[in-house]
Amino acid sequence: MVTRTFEDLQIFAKRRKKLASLAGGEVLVLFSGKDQHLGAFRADSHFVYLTGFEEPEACAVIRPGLDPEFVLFVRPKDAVMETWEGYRHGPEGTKDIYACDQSFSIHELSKKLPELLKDAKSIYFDLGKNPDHDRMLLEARRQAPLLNRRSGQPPVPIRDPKDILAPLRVIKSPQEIEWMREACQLSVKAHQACMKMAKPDMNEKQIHGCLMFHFFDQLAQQEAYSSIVASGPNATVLHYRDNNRVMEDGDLLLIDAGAQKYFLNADITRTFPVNGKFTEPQKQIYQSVLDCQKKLIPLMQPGFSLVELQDKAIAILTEALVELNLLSGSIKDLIADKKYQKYYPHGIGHYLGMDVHDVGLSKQDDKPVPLESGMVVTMEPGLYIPLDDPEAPLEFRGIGVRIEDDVLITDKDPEVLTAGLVKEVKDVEALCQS
Ligand SMILES: [Mn+2]
Repeated sequence: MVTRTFEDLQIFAKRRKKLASLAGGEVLVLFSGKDQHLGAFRADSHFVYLTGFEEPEACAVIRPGLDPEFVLFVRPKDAVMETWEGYRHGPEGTKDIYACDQSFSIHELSKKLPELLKDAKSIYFDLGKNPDHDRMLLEARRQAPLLNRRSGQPPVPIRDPKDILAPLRVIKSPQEIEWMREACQLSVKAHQACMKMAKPDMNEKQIHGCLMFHFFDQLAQQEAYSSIVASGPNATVLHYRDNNRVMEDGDLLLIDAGAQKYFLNADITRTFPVNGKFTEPQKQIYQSVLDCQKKLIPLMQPGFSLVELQDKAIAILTEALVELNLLSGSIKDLIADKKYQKYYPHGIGHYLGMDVHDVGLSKQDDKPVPLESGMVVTMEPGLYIPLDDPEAPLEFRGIGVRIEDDVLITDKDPEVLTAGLVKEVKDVEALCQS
């Protein structure tokens, strides 16, 4: 059972209030999701964002400007099930703690939903996620106008909850920024511990264990995503997750890992030498990635967009690839022919928040969406030279480097929330050797 303070719960009420200014006569129907019994249950982000309620098999009906405004349907109390699976608030226990106007057993949802939808102008609901929920919602939408004695009315439209919630979620409130700072700082500490601990002949899995120990020792909720602990050539595999290789003297180790706290995620990558000393070719690749990142961070300001930052990253990295003899030809042609993609195949960053790849668009109507104060965005250039790339100079093959920080956009200079983690060559080497 999670204990929440009154201040915590105020946050969710405030968010619902903000929503009310955007939606009148529109009704949100959000489900928390089903417990798949794979590790800790993780409720749907939209659902948690507006309710703070974390149990599976719950449904929130939120009707800004209507009465009742906030109705929760939750699992009923059940002594036997609670012995097996843990505490349930039950409808009675939910009402006061989560400040809803009404609360019912989830088993009453299909009966009560038509009434709650009858004044809706449109319904925000995630269609296609769960066939049972889809069927129930569509049936309730069909019945709703009949309750107002309005037969023959066309059914109200169903819209994606993202349309109304993404603009709210992508801009972080001062409290959310504080929480993200905490998630980032505790993740930084876990990375630092790994940099000190990693040695040749250790298995990647032991480093993963070190991450997990430090996440949970600092009371993180969970791993933000499956941590990537990729040594040697594994670092060139973007979504490597086996984390089960013995590290060799002379390897680089790429760790992409972050913790979640207060439902908010950190997402950090560092690449460092397992034996504490970069080789000359490793240093060259690493420095190119680092220089790129340091050129781009100051541009993370309102008005710039992720699309522009990606274009600049491509230009900077293509130039570096030519200097390193990994590509040859005119920079312009190499960019036009997307030759950089072999070595830089991903995007420069993404919004970060309750989801690691958080809601929010990088393009709308084919136009880049500018960054805004209050957004948190990752900055993560990388270069990856495949081990079996016959065109690459031998000394670079099998080297993969990514450097990723989490950056808060402000009206002044951007604030790097993960700045506590070293990244200059000499600082990285010093930490690894300590
Ligand atoms: Mn990332």
